[in-house]
Amino acid sequence: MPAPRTVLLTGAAGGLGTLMRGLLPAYGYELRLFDVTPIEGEPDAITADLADRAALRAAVAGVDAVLHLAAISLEAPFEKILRANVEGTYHLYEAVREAGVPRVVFASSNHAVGYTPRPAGGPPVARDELIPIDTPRRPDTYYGLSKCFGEDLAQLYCDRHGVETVSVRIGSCFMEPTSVRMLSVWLSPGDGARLFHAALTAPDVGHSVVYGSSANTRLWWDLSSARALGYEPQDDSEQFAAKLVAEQGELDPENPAHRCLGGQFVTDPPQWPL
Ligand code: NAI
Ligand code: 15L
Repeated sequence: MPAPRTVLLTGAAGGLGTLMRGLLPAYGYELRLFDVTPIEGEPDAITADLADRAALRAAVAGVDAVLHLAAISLEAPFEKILRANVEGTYHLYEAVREAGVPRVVFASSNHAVGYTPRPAGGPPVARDELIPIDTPRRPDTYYGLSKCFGEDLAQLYCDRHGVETVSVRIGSCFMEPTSVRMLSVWLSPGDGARLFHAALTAPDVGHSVVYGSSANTRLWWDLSSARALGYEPQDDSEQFAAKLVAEQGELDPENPAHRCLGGQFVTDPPQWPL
């Protein structure tokens, strides 16, 4: 596959979309922006819902790849998740199939495997105790379940229609980690751009599933499938550890919200504003 140049960025108005709008052009991409929320200062952005199939058809016309970030990004009532994350991702893949777009990078989430117990040892966790990418799915919310659906949809469209996808189970991609848990799953914005670039350009990915985090000292999962794409993380959350541990203490194995990858989503999932 030739290196993609024009990339449709769905969810461009969101937190991660805004970070990637700043970082991805340096890799040579021309971004076409799509979001149901208008983006100030971006008159060419497509303001439309994923349910609008005509808008999606126009949005994918002529693009080389799609970076699909648009979604409800926290727990919400099932009907809302169904519409935006399940049906919306289906509509996106249908538009991609019809237009012959060869590559999608799908923003999956650690919450697809959120009930997986975190490794007991560490930090650092021994290499052979890191959580493998083929660990059984254990979604912690309807939100996590919708990411499992997205991964399976990607596999179907790869097997049936030849659309390649890298599903990135993103940890926490924010400017800085804000909790002790996030020290293990943090994806720095710079590493996020490096990982999405690798996922957009690596040859012959079929459908690949990778964890998305920086090279954190406190890493919980195996990054080798991401590294196989050519991803070389540059950042480590440990620079934030002393402050966060002083404020919050180390993770407590007796606290159910500290036992699993999904953290607080397991016990007290944050609600999208209704
Ligand atoms: P966000 O909530 O800030 O942004 C999501 C964007 O999608 C919003 O701008 C929203 O308007 C748009 N959107 C939602 N429903 C839509 C619809 N039906 N049609 C069109 N646009 C719609 O979320 P964030 O943090 O930027 O995350 C981006 C993606 O990455 C999401 O898919 C999220 O699930 C995933 N992710 C993010 C993580 C993070 O740490 N930021 C961690 C794991 C996954
Ligand atoms: C996610 O999937 C969410 O979209 C994001 O807002 C964070 O909560 C992140 O996971 C996390 O696990 O920290």
